[in-house]
This record gives sequence, structure tokens and C-alpha cells, in this order.
Amino acid sequence: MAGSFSSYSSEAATSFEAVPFEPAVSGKPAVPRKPAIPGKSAMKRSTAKIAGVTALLFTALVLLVSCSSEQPLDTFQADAGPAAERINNLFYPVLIVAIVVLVLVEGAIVYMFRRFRAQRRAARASSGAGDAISDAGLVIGDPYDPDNPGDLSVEPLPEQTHGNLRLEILWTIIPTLILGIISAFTLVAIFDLERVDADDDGLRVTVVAQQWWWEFQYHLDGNTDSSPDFVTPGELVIPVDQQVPLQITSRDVIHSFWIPQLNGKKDGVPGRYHDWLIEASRPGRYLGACTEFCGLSHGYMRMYTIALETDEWNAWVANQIRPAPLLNPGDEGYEGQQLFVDNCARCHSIAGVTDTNGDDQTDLTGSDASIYSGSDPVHDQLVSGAAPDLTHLISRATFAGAAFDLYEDRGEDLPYTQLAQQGDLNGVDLERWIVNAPARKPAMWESGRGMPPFPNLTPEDIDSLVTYLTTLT
Ligand code: HEC
Ligand SMILES: [Cu+2]
Repeated sequence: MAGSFSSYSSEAATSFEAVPFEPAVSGKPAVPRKPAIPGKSAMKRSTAKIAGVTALLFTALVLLVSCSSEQPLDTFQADAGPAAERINNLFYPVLIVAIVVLVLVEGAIVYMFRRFRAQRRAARASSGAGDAISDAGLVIGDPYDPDNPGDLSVEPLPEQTHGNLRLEILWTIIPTLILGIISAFTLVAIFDLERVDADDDGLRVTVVAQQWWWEFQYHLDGNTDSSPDFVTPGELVIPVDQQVPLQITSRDVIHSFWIPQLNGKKDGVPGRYHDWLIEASRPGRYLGACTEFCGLSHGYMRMYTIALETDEWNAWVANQIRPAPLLNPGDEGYEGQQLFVDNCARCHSIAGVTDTNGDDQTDLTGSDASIYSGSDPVHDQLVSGAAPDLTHLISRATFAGAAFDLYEDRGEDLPYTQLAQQGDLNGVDLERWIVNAPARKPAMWESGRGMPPFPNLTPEDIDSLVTYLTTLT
């Protein structure tokens, strides 16, 4: 028979008409073209089964991996703050509704697919016209093409209907209702998340994003127009059970602030200040990540929010406000301090040290828009106009956008405020960073993004620098 499936499939790509179709019920006896291969369909079925089981196992694996407890960015277990809980109270009911809809719709599709599909084998058996039906279970030919309709007696078209008013009204109204209810709850949640319970003259923090680290500017009296009391890079330290209003902005491109355990995401956009709130209901260190692709080292742009008990937090603030001591000749770390002033102070500030050199940088960290213009003569090497403030470098757990640990094992078994006193300094990563930062965290330092390498510093210089940095408690 000319219209065999094999010639059909090989020529189909060139022209549909080129396939000579011979109706199977033309009066000729239907002779099987070639002997059926026994067990062929059984083999197909087992391949399908293997594929199905593999897909199932893969899905199960993905689901199980996401259950791992060591996932600090896991939103499914985000419950460390009221905002995160508020989001969960919306997310889980919506997820359940979505799953029910998925099961119903997919179930209906699968049911109809099985119930009403072409009854290939049955038709083949009853008409004895196997050749007219392809392996895909379709009648060869096109029922909608009058010149080549195929054999409709073998596999007649299903009853053609058009329009079912009741059904159409139903499947318009039900989704509208579902989406309407969900959006009502969503709107209420959005307004809840914006509600400020904090005092006007209490702590406020301006969050400044840049490639590729975060700066937190502390306004203890809530006045964000004045210059900040102090700044910290990478780690936002807050008192527990207190709502802290944030103003999020950026010095270069768009970034997004996200501490999943505590709240949702908020973009940092140059020239704009976005209000946001952060509150933790139990002490802890909560990891976050920039969630707006912001260039080369976006993946290394992390940050922590650290919640401390109130008295611990007060002690921490008292330490952060204190300027660094200016070392004199003979003091341990003095050589490093001088190297720092010569090599590093053109970008980094250390309160009490760099400002004695005429490099007072406090105004650079204020919420003054002129810092975005790049017109500052000291920092015009940097696109953002600012580098991390190092006044209390050693009091933090991480550095360089929380990409590296300052202490062995992150000092996680130590109280946060005791890191500098009791921690085991990760001097190796710190030295490597100073020698060649872009090798550790990709940057475009030639165009002012990130920290440049320092090939001219000798190993002794680096040692002195690290010795000096360890005085910055
Ligand atoms: C051209 C400007 C520039 C100079 C000069 C510079 N740095 Fe940096 N430094 C940066 C920038 C920008 C970052 C942030 C990089 C990042 O996280 O991606 C940084 C980060 C750091 C950090 C991590 C701070 C933190 O808390 O995240 C340390 C430590 C550091 N620099 C030390 C030094 C030392 C020591 C020198 C002098 C030998 C120096 N830097 C010179 C721009 C500079
Ligand atoms: Cu970013």
C-alpha cells in the first residue's frame, strides 16, 4: 500500500499533498504491510513507564532538596519577623487555592484526554484497516481538508458542538471570583506591610545599595536629613522586637533588598528613597541577597540583618559611635595605619583616622544627592563615590558584601558583639582580599567598580595592614 505510515512520515516534511492516500476501505482486503513485531508496543509502554517514573523521582528530588533545613534564603519557613509571617499568611492560602485549581484543571484535562482520545487499537481491530491509521492514532489525511479527508468511517470526527452558554459563564465567573478574593486579601496584606508602628524620633536606617555591597546609615534620632551617626557595610544590626523603618536607595544601578526571614523584597533605585520596614521577633543572624541583577558580582552581593537583645544592641551602638583610635609611632599597627592612609584612605574612611588627613568622608555617606554625581575629588575613582566604612571592620562577621567570613566558622557560636574579642580571625581571606580583591570577587575596578588589586604591596606591607585592621574593633 502506497499510503503507508513510513512513507507518509518521511515525505510529510516536504509536502502534505505529495502523500498518496489510499482509503483503507476501497474494497481491497486490508493486508498487513509487514508482520507486526511482537512485543513492540509493550516495549514502548515500558519506555513510557521509565520516563514517567524518572520524571516523578526528579520532581520528588527537587521537592526534597528544597526541604533541607540549612537554607537561609528559604521563604517557605520564613517566620522570624511579623512581616514575613504576614506574607506567609497570604502565601499559604493562595498556594492551597492554586494547588486545588491545578489538580481540578489538570485532572479534567487528563481525564478527557484519556476518555475521548482516538481509539486506535479498537478501530484497527474492528475495521481491519490498520494502515489508514498512523502510529500516533490519527487517521491519515486531514478531516478538515475536503480534498484529502482521510477515512472518516475508521475514525469518525467526534460530534461537533459550538458554544455552551452555561459552561462559559461558569468558567468566567469562577476564576473571576477566585482572583477577586485573592486580590482583596493581597491588597490588605500590602497595606499591613506598610504600616509603621515605630516612633518618629526612633531609629531609622538609610540603606544604600551599590555594586556590589550594601551600606546602612544609622540615624538614631530618626532624622534622615542630617548626616548619619555611623554607617556599617554589609550588616544591618537591629534591636529585637522593634520595628525599624528603612529608606532604600542606590548609588549606581537598581538593586533589591531582601532578607527573606524578615520581609519581602524592595528595590533600591538611584535618586529615589523607598520606605520599607524590618523587624525581627527573635535574636539571630538573617542572611539576605540582592535580588535585582546588578552586574558582574551580583551573586556576591549579600547582606545580613542581625537582631540583638536591646541591651546588647545598645552596647553595640555605643561601640559603633566611637571613632577609631589614631595610632602613634611605636603603637602596634602604626605602620599599617600609615600604609592605610597612603593606599586605602582615598576610598575607605575610618572615623578618627582618615578625617585627620583632610579626607573627612562623613558627608559622602549622607543622603546628599551630590554624591551620585561623581564630582567628589577624593572618591571619583569609584563610580559609587563610596567604599565600605572600615571604622569597626573587625566587629562584623563578614566582609565584601558578606561574600567572605571575617572569622573562622563565621564565628557563629560566639555572641555577635564578642566577635572581635573572642573570634578566630580569618586572616587568610582578608590578606588575599587586600592583595587582589578582583580575583576573589569579580569587579570592573578599571572603571571604578569594586576594589582594585595592590600588586605593589609587599607581603610585609600586607601583614602590617592586617595588623592595623585588627585594631578596628
Ligand atoms: C579605589 C577605591 C579603593 C581603594 C583604594 C581601596 N579599596 Fe578596599 N574596597 C573598595 C570597595 C569598592 C570595596 C567593596 C568591594 C565589594 O564588596 O565588592 C572595598 C572593600 C574592602 C574591604 C571589605 C570591607 C567590608 O566590610 O566589606 C576591606 C577590608 C578593604 N576594602 C580594605 C582595603 C585596604 C586595606 C586598602 C588599601 C590597601 C583598600 N581597601 C583600598 C574600594 C577601595
Ligand atoms: Cu545588587
